[in-house]
Amino acid sequence: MCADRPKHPTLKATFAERAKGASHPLSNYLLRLMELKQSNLCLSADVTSARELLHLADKVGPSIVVLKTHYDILTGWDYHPQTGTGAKLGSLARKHGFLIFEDRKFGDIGHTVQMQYTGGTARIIDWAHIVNVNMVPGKAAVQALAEAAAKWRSRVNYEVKTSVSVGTPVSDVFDEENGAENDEGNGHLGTREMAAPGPYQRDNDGRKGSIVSITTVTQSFEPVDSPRFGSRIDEGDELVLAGIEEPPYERGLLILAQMSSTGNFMNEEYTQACVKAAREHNDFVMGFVSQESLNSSPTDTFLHMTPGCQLPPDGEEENGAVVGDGLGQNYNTPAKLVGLCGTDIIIVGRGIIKAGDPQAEAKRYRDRAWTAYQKRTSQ
Ligand code: S5P
Repeated sequence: MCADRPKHPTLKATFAERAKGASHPLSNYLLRLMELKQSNLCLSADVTSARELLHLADKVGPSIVVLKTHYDILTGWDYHPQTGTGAKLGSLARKHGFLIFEDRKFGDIGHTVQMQYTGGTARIIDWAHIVNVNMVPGKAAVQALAEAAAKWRSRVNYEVKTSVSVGTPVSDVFDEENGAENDEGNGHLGTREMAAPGPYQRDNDGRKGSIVSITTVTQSFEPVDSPRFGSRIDEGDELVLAGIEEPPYERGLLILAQMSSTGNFMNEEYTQACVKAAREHNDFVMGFVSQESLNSSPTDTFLHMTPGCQLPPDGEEENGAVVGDGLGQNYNTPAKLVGLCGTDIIIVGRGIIKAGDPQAEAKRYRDRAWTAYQKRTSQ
C-alpha cells in the first residue's frame, strides 16, 4: 500500500493553486468547487433504488463534491432524457454543487465502449460529468471514449427540439419500419412518421393493410441559448449553488489504475501504462481511480480518487486498522489515504450509507478528509 515514490509538487500545492494549472476544464472546476465547499469527499451512492439515490443525493449533497453512481444496480431508473433519473440528478448536482461520476468501468474494445457511453437506454454521457475506464483491453478504449466525448461536446450547444403533429397519411400504405431517421448531428435529426396506435385497417387474413392517420415527429437541433432551454425539469432546478458557476459541458475520464480489493491484478506495470495513456490524453483524462498519487513527471496535474475508505467509530484512533468487508474490499482511513498516500478525493460508500445518520456521517468523513488535506499541504 502506497509505494515509496518521489514527492511530487502536487502533494504540497493547495487545490486552488492546482486549479490554475489543470489541463482539463472539469478538473479546474472540480478543484475550485473543492476549495469553495472545503470538501474532498465523493459519496459512492450504492443504494438499491433510484428513489433512494435521489433522496440520499439531496441529503448528503452539501458535504460532497462528487456523487458516484452505478446506475445498473438501481431499480426504477427512469431513462427519460429530460425528466428521468439522470436529469433529476443533474438538477441536484446544480443545487448542491457536485459532479456526477458514473462508475461504469468501461472495459471493452473501442467501438463497443463508445456505444455504451453514448447510446442505449441510459445515455450515460448525457448526465454523467465523469466516467471511468478499465484499461485491460488496451489504451484504445481511452482514445475511443475521448472521440465520443468530443463528438458529443460539439453537438451539445444544441438541444433536440421535438415537434409532433397528427394528420392524414401521405401515402395509402405506410410501413413503420421505413420511418426516416438521421442523427448525424448536422442540425437536423430527421422526420419520423409513426403510425398512430390502432388505426390500421386489416386485410381479411388479419395482416396490416393501410392506416387512416399518421403522427409526424420532427426533430431538429435548437441552440442552448434559446429561451426554451431555460425551462428546466423540476422545482429544485432553479436552485444553483452560490459562489461558483455551473460546470463546463466538457466530459472527463478517470482511468482505473489501481484497485482496493485483495489480490487484484493491477500491478505496477499496468499502473504505469495507465499513467502513460493519461498523459497522451490529458485534455480528456482528469486523473485516476487509484490508491495513491501517481503524479511523477513535473508536468503531471492529475487528480486521484480513492475508494476503500472507512473511519473507525467516532472516538477511536483514526490510524488504527479498519477491517475489510469480508468480500475482498480493504479499507484505509482518510488520514492515511490523503495524508500519506497523497490521494485527493476519498470515495466512501457503506461507511456513510449504512450509518444511522448518513447526513451527519458524511460531514464527519468530509471533515476528516479535509483536515488530512490541510495537514498534507501545510507540512
Ligand atoms: O478499486 C476500487 C475501485 C472502485 S470504483 N474499489 C472500489 O471499491 N470501487 C468502488 O467504490 C466500488 O465499486 C464501490 O462502488 C465503491 C466502494 O464502496 P464501499 O461501500 O466499499 O465504500
